[in-house]
Amino acid sequence: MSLYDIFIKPGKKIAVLVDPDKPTDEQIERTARLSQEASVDFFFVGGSLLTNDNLDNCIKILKKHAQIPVILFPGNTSQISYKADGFLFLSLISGRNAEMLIGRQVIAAPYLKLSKLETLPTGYMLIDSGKPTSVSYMSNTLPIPNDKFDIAICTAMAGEMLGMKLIFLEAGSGATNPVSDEMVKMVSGSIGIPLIVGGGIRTPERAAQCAKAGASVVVIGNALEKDPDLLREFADAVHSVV
Ligand code: 1GP
Repeated sequence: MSLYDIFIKPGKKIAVLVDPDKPTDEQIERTARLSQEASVDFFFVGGSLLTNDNLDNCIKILKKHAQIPVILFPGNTSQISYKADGFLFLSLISGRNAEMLIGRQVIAAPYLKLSKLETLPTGYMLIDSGKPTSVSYMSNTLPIPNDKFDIAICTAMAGEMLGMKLIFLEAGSGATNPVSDEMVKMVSGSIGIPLIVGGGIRTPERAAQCAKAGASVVVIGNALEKDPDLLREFADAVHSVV
């Protein structure tokens, strides 16, 4: 089964975001074990800015202690590791920065071609969450205003028509306000490909709401860094949504 087959199979999924810079080896191992026990669907690994050169080591630990696919969620082209299983090949379609739309992808393409990584073409959309986030600053793009549903819908539709296989609605890590249920509902209803939603989702209830609104995959980072014991609750909340 390809990774994309997992994305499109029925049922809601949870992705645990691991920023390789932040946790110790022991914390990564703990996250891996708890995620395995909770039947987490994916690990997303990456960050807007990595400074510790810990990417390979982080993936090695995750793979040693869990049989969960590891998908790179890169902040830039230096975040390619052949130890992972897949790669979210992001194009920042909510922005108008040519480097983020196609420039970085041109640089990454030959490395991805050489690798065995499954490349997942993803239309990445930043949604305004109330204040600037690392990703809006680092990408030098403006997010889509969170009440402009028409812009978000048309952007997602264009991404799908351009051949992208996934759309990712991103409020930004640690966002004050996650993407609203209304926005998730509107966007998911206008596309026929899986919708990933993340940024600022702090409780299992909120994660379930997001899945109910139409997210195929809910991404949780900060909340689990703070309290990994919530992993089971988050996973159960998302998986319980029909
Ligand atoms: C960020 O969507 C992810 O890219 C997760 O965000 O860390 O706020 O959960 P949080």
